[in-house]
Amino acid sequence: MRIFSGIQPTGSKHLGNYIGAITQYVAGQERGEAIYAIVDLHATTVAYESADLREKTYDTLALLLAAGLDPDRCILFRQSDVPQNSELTWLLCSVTSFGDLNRMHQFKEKAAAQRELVSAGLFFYPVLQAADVLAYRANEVPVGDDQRQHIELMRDIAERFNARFGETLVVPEHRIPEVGARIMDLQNPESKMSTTGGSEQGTVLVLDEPAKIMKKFRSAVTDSGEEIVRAPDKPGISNLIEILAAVRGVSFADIEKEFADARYGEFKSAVADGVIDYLAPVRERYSEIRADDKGLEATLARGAQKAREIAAPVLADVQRAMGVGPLR
Ligand code: AQP
Repeated sequence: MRIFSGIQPTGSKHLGNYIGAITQYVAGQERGEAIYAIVDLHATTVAYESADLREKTYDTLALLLAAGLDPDRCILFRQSDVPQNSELTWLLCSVTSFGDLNRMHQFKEKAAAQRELVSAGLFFYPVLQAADVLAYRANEVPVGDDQRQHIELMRDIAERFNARFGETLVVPEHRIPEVGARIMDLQNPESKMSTTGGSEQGTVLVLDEPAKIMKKFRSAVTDSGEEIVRAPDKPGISNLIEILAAVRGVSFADIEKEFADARYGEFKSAVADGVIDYLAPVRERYSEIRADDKGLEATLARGAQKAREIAAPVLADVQRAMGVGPLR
């Protein structure tokens, strides 16, 4: 079983990234051959500061290591260090439908948010993501629920390639967690917690100080009524129940039962305490790991070497199947 996923070096990661994706990455190390990329090329598809990108890549790597990724038990690399991923992107464009790319929700949302330029890179984002996964013949892709449509497209691309050029690529499955696949913004529980689209007060960062986490939860938007139950007309409380269930590793029913007689204020503090305890070990480990730029760069270099060894023969198979380049 080979597992692949990518994460953007977009500033501080939030609780949604952590519960929806990063915990799955850590668990993946036990379940198979796990490969994770920090996708700096994806980060260039929207407006960004070039002077910060390398630092943010180190920030993200340090966070992943603090969360429990172990470079001896998984392959951890920076996307731009493996040129095979980019080359495969172009080749896969030939079996990607323009109409499908035009239907991607993420493209529409992010395009609408750009002030100066809607880049072609943003449009091709899902093809680069498909190339990332398909270059490693991964069987499984752990992601949050927002990536469901991109994974479906990736499967279509692989299937179309195999039908057109012969069986070459593995068609991957998504792995979306049952609890915590879509953590919502605390101030606007109808929208997902998000790096670019969310509210500052409604977005809990993994590295937030405990007092800040408490403040964000204490001011979380709740719903009318007093009951602490999951319901369609209670998006705020439902989100808090989901967060507490995820961080404690228990069921929704357990949380509803425990807080059956509690008031909203008391419940919000309990969720904050649960999240503070859950994130504390990551925050503690992070600072020491992040201080060592050279060590982080060496970890990325080691990972890239291993990644290139896997991706190069897959790219060669794709080129051969497509009749591109010299006869091999
Ligand atoms: N709210 C969320 N709940 C659960 N999982 C989530 N993910 C993102 N938001 C939630 C999952 O996190 C992984 C990494 O996402 P990314 O690399 O796209 O990181 P990002 O761009 O910094 O995160 P955002 O918040 O998703 O940014 P925006 O909204 O700006 O695009 C993915 O597996 C994702 O599913």
